[in-house]
Amino acid sequence: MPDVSHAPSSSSRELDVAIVGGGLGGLYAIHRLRGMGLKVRAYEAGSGVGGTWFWNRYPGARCDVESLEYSYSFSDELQQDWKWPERYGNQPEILQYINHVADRFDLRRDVELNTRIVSALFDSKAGLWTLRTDKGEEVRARYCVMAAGNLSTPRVPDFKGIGDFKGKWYHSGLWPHDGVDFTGLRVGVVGTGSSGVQMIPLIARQAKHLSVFQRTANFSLPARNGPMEPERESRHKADYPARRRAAYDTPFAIGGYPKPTKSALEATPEERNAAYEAKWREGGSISYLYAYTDLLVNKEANDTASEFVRNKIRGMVKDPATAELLAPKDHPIGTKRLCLDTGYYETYNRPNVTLVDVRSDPIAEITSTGLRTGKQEYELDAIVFATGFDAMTGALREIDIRTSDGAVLADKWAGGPLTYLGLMVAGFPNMFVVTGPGSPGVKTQMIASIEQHVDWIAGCIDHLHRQQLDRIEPAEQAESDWVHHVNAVADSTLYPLANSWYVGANIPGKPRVFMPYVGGFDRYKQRCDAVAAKGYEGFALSRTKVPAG
Ligand code: N01
Repeated sequence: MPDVSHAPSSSSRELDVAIVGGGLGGLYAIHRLRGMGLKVRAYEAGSGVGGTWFWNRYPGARCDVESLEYSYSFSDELQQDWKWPERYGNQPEILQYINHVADRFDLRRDVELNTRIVSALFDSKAGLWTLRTDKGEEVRARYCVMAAGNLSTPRVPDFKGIGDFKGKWYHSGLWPHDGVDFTGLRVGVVGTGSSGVQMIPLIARQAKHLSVFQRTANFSLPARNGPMEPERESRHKADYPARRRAAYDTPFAIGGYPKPTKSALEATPEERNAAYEAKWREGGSISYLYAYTDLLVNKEANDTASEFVRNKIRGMVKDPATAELLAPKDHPIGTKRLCLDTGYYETYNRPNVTLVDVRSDPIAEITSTGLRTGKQEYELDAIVFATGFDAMTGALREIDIRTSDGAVLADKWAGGPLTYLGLMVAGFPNMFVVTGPGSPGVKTQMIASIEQHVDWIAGCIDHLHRQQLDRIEPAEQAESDWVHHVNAVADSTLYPLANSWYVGANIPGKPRVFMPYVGGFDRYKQRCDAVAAKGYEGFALSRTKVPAG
């Protein structure tokens, strides 16, 4: 339990807003809130800014949203000036962009690197948060913005024997900064989500032999990455602000894809195949899932899109048994994050690549010389865990968040996260969350969601100040109504059919709750705007009573 004394220590810092995280969310929060004249500071565990793009340096790491979309919109000069070399940004380019933004807007002076926030305590009487860092520093702030990321708590399964492995092992989300040379090595990759699918083709080219340990086959579509076409770039830039506004009116906060108008079941099989083929050739996941109105809500409609991709896999992978293992059958396409790849399925045609089905024959242990399933032993020099993250709640659960009234966030969320609009938590005043559970963030172009959330937070703090108030928290009823709505919307879709990180299925013991809001960014933003326009409906706003004397 953190120290509940509130006398500022000698190393205490006083802020208006303490920000947790120096990724895309934390950086924009500095810019936006500092622009209002607030004293802000962000705390970042990494030795550099960039969040996800600072940590995930595995071979092939690349965004699955097109660069012209996956970028900040808050400065037209910035979006006009920046030149993306490819259709989809790779990790070094995106990190370079983020560093450019940090320099251009002079954000670094308000970022404390190499500093992890370990606890956050709200003193109800004083109306102040006290955050404690892993270096023992205390930070006191009226408001706290949690921009700690959704996929920022890497998870290696608790495999028996991992400490005995004599080779080297890595996690995709904690990749060494100077890279890893797999040349001549026998490598094992565990996990075939987005990270595994991106790295496998590149590791296969280097390794002497690559064994891929697959528990669940995932759908992946061709990214069709390539150099940015100058004409396309200038057309996009000529119309940038309007394109950004148009993106706000879509469910994924991504513009440029024509809105579907009919059900997949209204089309003939020939029409459907032609439509899916066109999307397959175009590349990109949004485009494919947006081919018809009902691919994510009607199983029969979805089956047509799933089977089209399964057939593509069967066509690309020469060995029929391997192709069948790679063709996903246990979840509808799109209900797990749809992967984008460059040469993923073809990689299994290489003589130095083996697919191991660890669904039928699970990993029993890591040995000193490799990995053992129930039936077989694999000699390995290196193991890569592309096994994902404690998604959406992991980063906040790692911080001991509580109030002097006795509320503890980990306890409150023991049965699954509870938020109002994904932005605030009842019982935890003045703590804002950026793109967390209950928000559509992870189902959208993240940077658009980040900007929308932070703008809303900025508007909220401004409103409080204008009203000479300094405290806000959601009403319990508003929060439970929102959680109910988030669940009801999810239940009206096919998403809950998949064992995905959206429901915490990859973390043993994590309560199975559908965490993101899948009602669409457009509807969500309208709701947030309406709540603000009605004087922050569903929230309790007040002024801290300073004890007399
Ligand atoms: O993680 P994941 P990720 N034994 O959780 C397997 C974003 N992202 O890092 O499905 C064997 O998706 C697990 O198997 P199963 C994106 O949002 C984006 O790949 O649980 N296997 C699964 O195959 C993405 O969705 C980009 O049965 C085990 C894999 O490990 C999110 O990050 C790129 C296992 C984990 O897949 C996470 O992606 C990368 C075990 N005990 C990431 N435990 C782009 O922008 C887990 N697995 C393109």
